[in-house]
Order: sequence, then C-alpha cells, then structure tokens
Amino acid sequence: MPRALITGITGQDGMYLSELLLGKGYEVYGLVRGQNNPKAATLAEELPDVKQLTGDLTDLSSLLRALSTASPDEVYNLGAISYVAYSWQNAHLTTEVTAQGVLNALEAVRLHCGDDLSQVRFYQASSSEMFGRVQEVPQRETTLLWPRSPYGVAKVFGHYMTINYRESYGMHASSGILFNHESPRRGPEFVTRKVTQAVARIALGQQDRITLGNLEARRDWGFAGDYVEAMWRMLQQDEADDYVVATGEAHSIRELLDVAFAHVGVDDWSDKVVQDPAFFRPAEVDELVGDPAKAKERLGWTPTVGFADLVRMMVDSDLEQQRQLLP
Ligand code: NDP
Ligand code: GDR
Repeated sequence: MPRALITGITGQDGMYLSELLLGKGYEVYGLVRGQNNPKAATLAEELPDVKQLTGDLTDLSSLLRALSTASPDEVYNLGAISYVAYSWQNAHLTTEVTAQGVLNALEAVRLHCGDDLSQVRFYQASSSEMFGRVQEVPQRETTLLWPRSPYGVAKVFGHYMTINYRESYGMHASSGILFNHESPRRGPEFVTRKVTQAVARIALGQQDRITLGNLEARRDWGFAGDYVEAMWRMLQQDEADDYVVATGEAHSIRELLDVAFAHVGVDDWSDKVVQDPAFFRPAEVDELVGDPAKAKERLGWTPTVGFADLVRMMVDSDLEQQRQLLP
C-alpha cells in the first residue's frame, strides 16, 4: 500500500487530494497545525480514514516527526498562507510559512531519507501568482516570473528551492504551477466562493448586496478536483519536473457575477454589487491565463469542468448549505 504525507490537509486541495489517494488505496497522513484546530474535526468527519499528525511548516522537528511516523513514498506540500490580500498585512508570517516552510519541508525530507533520497517523491504547490505582471501570454513553465505580492514572492522562493533540491541532491521534487482552482470547498475569502455564497444568500432573501474590489481582473479558473489529479500524475513520472496546470481560458470577475446571478434568475446584478476600495490590492495581477500543453502532453491531463459549470456547481452547493441554516 503506497503511503502519502500531505501538508495543508485541512485546506481545499488537501481534502480533494486525500479523497483521490484514498480511492487509489493509499495510506494517507495529514499534517494538522495548531492547538485544537477546528478544521481537524471537519476532516475527521469527512475523511475518517486520513491519519492526522500534529505539526507546523515553521517547525522542522515536527516535520521530521511526521515523516518518521508516516514513512511516506510521496510528500505533497500544500500547506501555505494562501490568501494573497492577507499577505500584504502579514508579509513576515507569509514568508515564514509559504517560503521558508518549503525549505523546511524539503530539508526534512532530505534528513529523513539520509543516503537514499529515492525513497520519497516531493510535490510543491507553486502558483500562477508567481507570473504576476505577466511577461508572456499565455504563461508557460518557461515564462519569466514577476510576482506582485508577498505571497507571490514567497511562492517564487519555494519554487526555486524545489528545483534546487532536485538539481543539487537528485531529489524527485516536482513543482506544479497551478492556476486558480475552485470548488464548493473553497475558502469564503476567495472571490469565487465569496460571490457564490453571497448569491445564494441574496436568492434566499438573507442578504441584499455583495461588496467586492476590482471587477476587471481576469483569472484562469478550473475545478480543484481536476487539479489534484495533475499533482498525483506529476509524482508518477520517472523524472521530476515543473508543470503549468490551467484551463487556458480567462474570465473576469464581471463574468463570474454574470454566471452566478443568472443561475438564480437575476439578469441585471448592478444594484446588488458594491465596490469598496478596501478590497483593491496594492499591486494587482490584472490577467492570468495558463498554457497547459506540457501537462496535457506528458501527464495526459485535461480539465473536465468548464468555467460556467464550475460556478453553477458552487452556487448550487451554497444554496443547499444556506437552506440548511434557515430557521
Ligand atoms: P487553503 O488556504 O485552502 O489551505 C492551506 C492549508 O495550509 C490549510 O490546511 C492550512 O491549515 C495550512 N497551513 C497554513 N499555515 C500552515 C502552517 N504554518 N503549517 C502547516 N500548515 C499550514 O489552500 P488551497 O487548498 O487552496 O491550496 C493548497 C496549496 O496550493 C497552497 O500552498 C496554495 O498556496 C497553493 N495554490 C493554490 C491555488 C488555488 O487556486 N487554490 C493555486 C495555486 C497554488 P489551516 O486549515 O489550519 O489554516
Ligand atoms: P487570487 O484569488 O488572488 O487569484 O489567489 P482571489 O480569489 O483572492 O482573487 C482573484 C481576483 O479577484 C479580485 N477580487 C477579489 N478578491 C477577493 N478575494 N475578494 C474580493 O472581494 C475581490 N474583489 C475582486 C482580486 O483582486 C483578484 O484579482 C488565489 C489563491 O488561491 C492563491 O493561493 C493561488 O496561488 C492563486 O489563486 C493562483
């Protein structure tokens, strides 16, 4: 039975990846941080077969302990402070977790493996945010990186450190440059979920308006369930490498609003959306769109859920959740 250790197991991708690996017969271990983390109970309820281990990416010894207990064949480093807007307010913390945390994870694997680094394959959750002020359209593995936020800068560090461990020690360390991916499990601070949750509440008469920032930004949005499949496929390759994972299509926040509101029968949402400068970013990433050709060719990976279906799936899920909260 193959064994996997996942950091960031309580996040959106950690949950989908756990389901995928459990379905393939893996023994799955997940690193859960903090004292009495409330998400541990949700994880235990939804995925009782996952074995939870206590640890934190900023604490090297906790990572070594987790590796020793899990003795994994594959390590997926998904843990991060992942909310871009928050990273300006907490740049040091973001650097410690999202940048140095990757070094800690890589170093823990290297120390754990000793002379035989071939025991463990490593996946790093890199991000399209590394492209920031884009130097090429669409973005591919070779596009120059130009991050625009402390989060993006931290991800660039983790990305290059992963490549460096591959080149220095021959570690099977791959980096997935994933574009935005969403689902009903997406945190409500991210714009897709913020919109679908608000649209559901507006449709049920629980709220009048939604307050947003920049409506012109464009993102390449895919479904998280598809994207964790690409992560797994990367670690099944003979050689470790870097891959862009994206749909190849970009849509604006306005289009997101169009699809989400239309799904509950609202064609004109102009009186339901308010813009607040508080949600604008100090340095915006205007448009991201990826070229997933390499992932298609080498991994045989293609996305299965398109933009409009993804948004409708999220609105439906939020309608159901909000109905359950009604008195
Ligand atoms: P989430 O924000 O949903 O999950 C982040 C996870 O990291 C949570 O489990 C969180 O734990 C954990 N974490 C935070 N701080 C620490 C720490 N100090 N030590 C250990 N774990 C920690 O992110 P996603 O699931 O959406 O993303 C997974 C990874 O992929 C992240 O690295 C993200 O940056 C990256 N990524 C995501 C993309 C996306 O569109 N979703 C696109 C590209 C990259 P807790 O639940 O306790 O807070
Ligand atoms: P992003 O996702 O920054 O791309 O990072 P997010 O959903 O936060 O923002 C996308 C775009 O929407 C604009 N926007 C708003 N965003 C939020 N969160 N809230 C708002 O009210 C709002 N109004 C407009 C933003 O300005 C931005 O342009 C996500 C994260 O998952 C990262 O961890 C990951 O690496 C990248 O995707 C790829």
